[in-house]
Amino acid sequence: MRTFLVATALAAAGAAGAPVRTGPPNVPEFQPAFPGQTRAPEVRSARPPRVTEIASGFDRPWAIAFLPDRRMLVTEKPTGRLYVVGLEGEKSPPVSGLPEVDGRDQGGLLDVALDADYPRNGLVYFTYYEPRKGGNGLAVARGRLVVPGRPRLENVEVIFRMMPTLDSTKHAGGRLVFAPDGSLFVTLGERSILEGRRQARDLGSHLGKIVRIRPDGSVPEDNPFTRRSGARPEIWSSGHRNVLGAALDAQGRLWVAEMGPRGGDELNLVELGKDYGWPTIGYGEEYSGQRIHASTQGPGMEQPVYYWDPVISPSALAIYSGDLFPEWKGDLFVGGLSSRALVRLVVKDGRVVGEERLLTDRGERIREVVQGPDGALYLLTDERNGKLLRLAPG
Ligand SMILES: [Ca+2]
Repeated sequence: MRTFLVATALAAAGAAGAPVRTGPPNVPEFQPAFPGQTRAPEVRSARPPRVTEIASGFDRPWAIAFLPDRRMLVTEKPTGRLYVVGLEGEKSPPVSGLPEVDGRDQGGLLDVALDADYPRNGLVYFTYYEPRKGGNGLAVARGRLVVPGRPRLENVEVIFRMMPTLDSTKHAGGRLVFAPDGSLFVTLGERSILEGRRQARDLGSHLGKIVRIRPDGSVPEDNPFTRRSGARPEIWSSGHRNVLGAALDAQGRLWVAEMGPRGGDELNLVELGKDYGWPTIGYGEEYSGQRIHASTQGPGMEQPVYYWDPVISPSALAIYSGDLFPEWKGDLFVGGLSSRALVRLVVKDGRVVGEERLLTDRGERIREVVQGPDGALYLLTDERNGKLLRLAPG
């Protein structure tokens, strides 16, 4: 029956072909809200990309940011270390001047991003699990990077603190995205504990939100809830579980990959002030098999553009705009942790029309994917001996 329904739906959408071969859905009773919302037809790149290992020996690295001279900043999650890495893989000593991080479990040093004016001001932004009285929480800090000699960060200041403080070593989001207008999006998870989950749609809490701040941490006046009493003014969107991947497309729209429960990973197109429904609606269930949602849809709550059941465990998200892979222009690339793949999505008119799993032969957890200034894709693998990989045309 289900096969028939899906086949009919795909035919109605004008799509052809079988989806990527995965396991059976964890929650078969939940059906997509529209054709193509899950299990899009499988597509194949004309040629598999050539993978080069640039560096290794990172302890569970998390993020890459390119410096103007094409060297890279690479974060190491549990140790809280930041490195400057050359194009041939040569690694600096750890950058000094970073704050102490709570590096247990999913915590540590996460994303890193450069100020739009970096060549002038040297400012680098980063997210980390900040140890606090009574627990911990995600913080965003910035400092001035001085590279010559032993690299260091100077004048480090915290510009944002996720509130309230809870005691959890679990997911807190942590992705940074600068918009062309200079504002900074920060993704914030709900900590994977019941107390945090209850706050994901509560505008009085930062948990389970995407916030938008200025680079100095102040609040833009055109944020959606600046005049709502009881709401935290930094909030841009609500009802997220744990967004680890975020990127802007060519039109400046914010796409996010959201780590769901079992059977409920999502791709969302995030718009000002909207509620993405977690934990009220969704397509997954608890890892114990227990129910989370009574329904997949609800009034005033947005549908994901796409979801994965079984999950891929999405880490990072990049939208390809380079010239090195003309075939990939405009496609979305999602790092897969449990799926041990780089997931490519072909998007047309706001819908996913094709899915490909790349690098499956390597069997590595993909933690980060970014496009380099040369148009190649750069990845990090999530291991104790984490690798920095470069993907170029084969
Ligand atoms: Ca959702």
